[in-house]
Amino acid sequence: VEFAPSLMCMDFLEIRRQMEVLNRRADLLHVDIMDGHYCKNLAFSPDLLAAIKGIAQKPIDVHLMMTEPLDWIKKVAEAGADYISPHAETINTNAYRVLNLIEETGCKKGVVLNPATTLESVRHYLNRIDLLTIMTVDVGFAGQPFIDEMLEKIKQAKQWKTEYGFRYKIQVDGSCNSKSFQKLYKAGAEVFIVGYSGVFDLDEDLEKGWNKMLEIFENEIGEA
Ligand code: S6P
Ligand code: MG
Repeated sequence: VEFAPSLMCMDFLEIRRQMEVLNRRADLLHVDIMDGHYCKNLAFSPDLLAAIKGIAQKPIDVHLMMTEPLDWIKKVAEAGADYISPHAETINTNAYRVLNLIEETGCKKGVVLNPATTLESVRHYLNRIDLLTIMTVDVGFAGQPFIDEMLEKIKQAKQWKTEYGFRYKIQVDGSCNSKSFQKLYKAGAEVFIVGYSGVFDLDEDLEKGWNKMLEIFENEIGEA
């Protein structure tokens, strides 16, 4: 399995120090970019992404929570994204145009599904996707409760992957922590996005927190 820390949960006064730890320990860096319309919040900007890129040694996945992803793909790619993951709900009127544009930038293609959005709704472009992100909380905020109904969607994504030979990695966003690791893993999750409860709140020292997270994960999975 892989872990992708959600950078909006970092201590912003300690970004450089925390990035040194994440550069060693993370598999993928999760950067949330919001527009205040698609969800009522703001997180990273392209400029902040570019600053992070300057010190990042792991690939960056940009989770685009924007009503108009087409306007942002080039900017986000130039700022240093390695994966661009827009929301299915925002691209389903022009999904192929959006995916082609992401491909032109040289970035890998992701798509994110809100909890109420079905896997069927993206069925016809799943073959083009490198990273499939299943939200297990409603989009917009860190620290929300896990939605159990999503386990079925993850199982289905896993099943389709084998059945149709899709190449996407199955990533989970929202409340991945000691309470959900085991059921997520059993359902087929491959990349865990970890935020406050998953890693950042476990210890004041991020390195120690990361070790605690791994220990918790291994205990849970041993029991899986
Ligand atoms: C939420 C955002 C997420 C959160 C992440 C935080 O809209 O897309 O990436 O940052 O879920 O983790 P947690 O464990 O606090 O939910
Ligand atoms: Mg996210």
